[in-house]
Parts: sequence; C-alpha cells; structure tokens
Amino acid sequence: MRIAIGLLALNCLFHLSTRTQAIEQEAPAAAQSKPMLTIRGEVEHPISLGAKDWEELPRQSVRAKDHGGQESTFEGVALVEVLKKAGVPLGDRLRGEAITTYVVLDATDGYRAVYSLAELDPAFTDRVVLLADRRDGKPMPPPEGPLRIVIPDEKRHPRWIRRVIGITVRRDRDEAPAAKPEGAR
Ligand SMILES: Nc1nc2c(c(=O)[nH]1)N[C@H]1C(S)=C(S)[C@@H](COP(=O)(O)O)O[C@H]1N2
Ligand SMILES: [Mo]
Repeated sequence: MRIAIGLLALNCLFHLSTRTQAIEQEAPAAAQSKPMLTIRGEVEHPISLGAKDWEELPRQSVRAKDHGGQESTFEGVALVEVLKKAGVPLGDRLRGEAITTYVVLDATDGYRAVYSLAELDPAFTDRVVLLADRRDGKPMPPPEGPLRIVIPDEKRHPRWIRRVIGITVRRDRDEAPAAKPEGAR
C-alpha cells in the first residue's frame, strides 16, 4: 500500500514537472515572439524589438512606386522612430561629432545599405524612410517582408531593403580624416 501511494505521488510529480516544462516552453513565444529587429552600436540602449514592442511604435503610411513601377500604400513605422527608442541624437543634438552618425541596415540574405542619421531626422527633412510591415493593407510575407524599407521619393531602389532584421548605428569619429585638418602638424 505504501509503495502504491509512493508510486502514485511520484507519477503525479512527474506529470506536473513535464506539464510545467511544456508551459515554460510555450510562454515566451506567446508573450514575446522572437525578435523582429535588433538595434545595436552607438545607441543609448541596444534593444531587440519583439512583435509587442513593434505594435507600440507610432505608425504612418505612404504611397510609393516600387522597382517594378507598381504604386502601393505602404504602412509601418518610420525608421527614425525605432532609432529614437534605442536613443540617438536628433534635432539640435545632431551636430558636432554626432553629425557623422549613420546607420547600417542588415537583411536576412546579408544585403546591407547605409543611411545617414540626418537624412532620417524629421528636424532635417520631410522625406520619410519607412520600415513598412504592410502593403495595400496586407502583411508582406518573405521574400519582401515582414519588414521592408520604403523610400517614396528615392529615384532608384537599392536602399529599399527587403527582410530587414538588424540596425547598427555607427559614428565616424574613429576614422582618420582624408586630409590633414587645418592647424594639424
Ligand atoms: N534584402 C534585399 N533587399 C534588396 C535587395 C537585395 O538583394 N536583398 N536588392 C535591392 C535592389 S538592388 C532593388 S532594385 C530592390 C528591388 O525591389 P523589388 O524586389 O521590390 O523589385 O530591392 C532592393 N532590396
Ligand atoms: Mo536594383
């Protein structure tokens, strides 16, 4: 009898622990799916954005013609908003050494492109560089999405990066100048 009760208890414990493991494995995926976008480099707080963080960012939409000439409504988050969340100098803080700041965007296929911070800052320009997640009201599946850069008034399309996954913010301060600055010996 004692052995039977002991076995029963063990059996219950076993089920409980496997059940807990199953819940633990499911929970992170449900609460915060794997990162959509990682921001690192010269930022105040490097971050990885999950679907939930992404949903909290301010959204806008633009009309733009893609490389094939098809005009669509693209909806998403301005690239600068993502950078603001990670913390970069903008507006009147974007001067002096900071004005050499640029961002390198990475795609899942290894494709990369560069944008200067000043050309993304609404204090400098009305041009929009959008990280789009919807085209004509629908999510963009790979190989275009889930995130794609859209730049409505850029005449050529190499910087319309598909499948964006990472952003590195860099500053040029460490580079030697091309010519000797005045006053240098
Ligand atoms: N990830 C990724 N994005 C990319 C490219 C690429 O090779 N990989 N090619 C670029 C170039 S050169 C162009 S012209 C456009 C083409 O966009 P489309 O696929 O919508 O026609 O995508 C740009 N975005
Ligand atoms: Mo291209």
